[in-house]
Amino acid sequence: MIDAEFVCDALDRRDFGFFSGVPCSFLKGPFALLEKRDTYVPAPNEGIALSMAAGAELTGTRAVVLAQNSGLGNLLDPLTSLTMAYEIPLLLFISLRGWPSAEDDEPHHAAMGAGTIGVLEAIDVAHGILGPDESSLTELLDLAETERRQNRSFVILVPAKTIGTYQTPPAVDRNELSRKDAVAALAEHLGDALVYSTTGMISRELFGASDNPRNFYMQGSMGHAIGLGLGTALNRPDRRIAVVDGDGAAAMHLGGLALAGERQPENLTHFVLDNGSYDSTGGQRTRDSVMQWADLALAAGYRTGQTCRTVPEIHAHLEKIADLPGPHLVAIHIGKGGATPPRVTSAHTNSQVRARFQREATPSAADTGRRG
Ligand SMILES: Cc1ncc(C[n+]2csc(CCOP(=O)(O)OP(=O)(O)O)c2C)c(N)n1
Repeated sequence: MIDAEFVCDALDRRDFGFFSGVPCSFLKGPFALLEKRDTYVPAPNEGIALSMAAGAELTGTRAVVLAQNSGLGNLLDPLTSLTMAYEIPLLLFISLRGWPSAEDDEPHHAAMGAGTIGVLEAIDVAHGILGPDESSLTELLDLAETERRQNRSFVILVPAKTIGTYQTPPAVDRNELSRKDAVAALAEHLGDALVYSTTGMISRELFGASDNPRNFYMQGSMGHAIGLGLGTALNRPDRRIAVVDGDGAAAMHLGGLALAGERQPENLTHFVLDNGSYDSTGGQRTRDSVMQWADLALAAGYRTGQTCRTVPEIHAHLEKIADLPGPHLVAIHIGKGGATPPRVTSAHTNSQVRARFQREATPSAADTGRRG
């Protein structure tokens, strides 16, 4: 295993001066070290990380992007139509979740695990798979220099357990509301709503708090819970729809929030659990300032927007808006960290989650007849 310090030192020696990305647990170590520097800017999605890096390169600063292979979809467009089309060389570290074998990882990593190398080959981006020794990193960085001389990017693919983690002291604020208590409190108000919960710990927490067939637990497709919720809300105006988002995921595709505000489905409630961090991948910060989710939602057209910081505030606010038309945004400030909830896949496969949700959510022939 290569020390995270060795990786960062090697990048310093080669004069890299700007870093951005969206974390993956395989890259926890480098992210923990980079977070201490002001040359690192956490990005809301991998495409923006890549375009920021290109902006740095265009003005003379060598730049690095770090991402999970699930984020390849987010960065393919700027990689191909910006950095390749305009010959701007970048260095990328992309983790290899779901590789070499899909069975070793969660099911939502299977397709990208099998496809990452093929995608890079198809678009002709030079790449190499990092081995567990320091010499492998040195060799790949040398290859990256060769590509750079021709204004081409290089991707270092990072399999599991090749770069070590770096332990930072857990920054748990005991006075902050825990994710567990926040999810348990909001779950009391879900009633018969159809619920989309975002990827990572939040879906796991909801599963642990109140598993039921009306919950669609997302794992993967980060940032798309609001898209799912909006699509359902517009097509099932007779049902209440809840989206339980994370701040990192909501920011990743903020356009979904803007669209929900514009379309104004009355039956939609959008929760954003804001811990200022990507907790599911190791607690890296999502941004340096406080995001005013409620103001953002109101500006976008949501009918109500509110921030809650305690369980009594959650109950009082959800009772208040229960019969008011939405869309509603409820930002809940929570602390990061906490106990690790059970995996949904310990009880249900993804296709079971989908099938039982559809049984609850699809109008029966009798309903359709009644309505017609
Ligand atoms: C496109 C994409 N990039 C990165 C990841 C890795 N990832 C999984 S969960 C997660 C953090 C989600 O953060 P947030 O929505 O704030 O929820 P939290 O983990 O804090 O509960 C990340 C970065 C991913 N699944 N997909």
